[in-house]
Amino acid sequence: MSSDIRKGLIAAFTNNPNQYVSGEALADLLGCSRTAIWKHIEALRQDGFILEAVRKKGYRIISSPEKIVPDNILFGLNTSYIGRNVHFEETVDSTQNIAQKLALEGAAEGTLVVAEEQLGGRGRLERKWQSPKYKGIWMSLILKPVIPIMKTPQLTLLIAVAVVQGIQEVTGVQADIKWPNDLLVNGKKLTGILTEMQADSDRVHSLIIGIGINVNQQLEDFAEELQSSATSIYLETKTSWDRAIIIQGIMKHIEKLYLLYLQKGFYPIKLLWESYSISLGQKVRANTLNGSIFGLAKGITDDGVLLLEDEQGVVHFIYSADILM
Ligand code: BT5
Repeated sequence: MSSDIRKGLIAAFTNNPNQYVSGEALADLLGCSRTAIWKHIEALRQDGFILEAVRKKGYRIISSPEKIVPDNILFGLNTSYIGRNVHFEETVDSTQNIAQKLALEGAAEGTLVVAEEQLGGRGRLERKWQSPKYKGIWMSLILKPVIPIMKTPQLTLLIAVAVVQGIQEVTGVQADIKWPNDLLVNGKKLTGILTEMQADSDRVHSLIIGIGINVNQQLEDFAEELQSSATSIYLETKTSWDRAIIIQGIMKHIEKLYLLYLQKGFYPIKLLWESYSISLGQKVRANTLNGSIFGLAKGITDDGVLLLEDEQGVVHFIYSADILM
């Protein structure tokens, strides 16, 4: 299939960085004619890859395109299954809706839905998530951990840690985590994470984890009401970033932590989460659907639930809330 040749070419260039690979070697490797290789190289060029061709040496890749297309994410991706199956669309209502549908249709674990723009991006409690075109990373990942429903908050915390680590490794920006999963830089929101699930009475079938990261927005790209509370990687570094590279870094860290979680359980993830948290040890107000509680954020349980001690010394288990610090 021709898409296999395209994927094979990208993999061959990934495995031979900075080296020339001859058309003949590529044709042998991918089991096709040299003409087919040439046609696919031309197609990659038209999609924005910069490729050099030198007589008697072969082809060398100089750079992949800046726009997010699945190939950009796959080129250089260093995971075995997280983010390997990318479903990309230019404009969607919400990547969550697409991932929900794919999960129902049996999509493989690690399937990633990415869009350049969301018209109906959402946060928790049906709040809106601003997702301007080409400016950020708007993506939803399908995971299928075999866990009871009560343990799903653990995965939300795991993703928050992995996103912090991925962003830090690629861009140097060090974000803090506000319970459960807002990523802040100097108190301004850089990233929001939304976990939805498909489950029967006691068992999770799929977790649909939505991750929204502000990457290349300038201040005026945010709606006025967000300009004092939101930030982007560009605003923090004064540099614009290739979003595909950031996605790759995050996928790598998600896979690493997820495998650790499946082998060793939540405890090592909990320690990491605590080390990035700015909520613990602080007096905070938790606005829950059942009312508001003020108290000391004492810690999280082994299931990822926040423990809040009120002024009478009563410890409350907070499963879901907005935290004001
Ligand atoms: C969240 O909700 O923070 C979760 C956001 C998840 C977004 C991703 S993008 C890919 C996937 N597809 C979706 O449709 N959603 C997910 P919450 O904690 O409820 O925060 C929402 C609040 O954050 C809003 O009410 C605004 O005040 C603020 N907000 C909206 N857009 C923002 C942005 N781009 N940057 C910073 N803050 C924003």
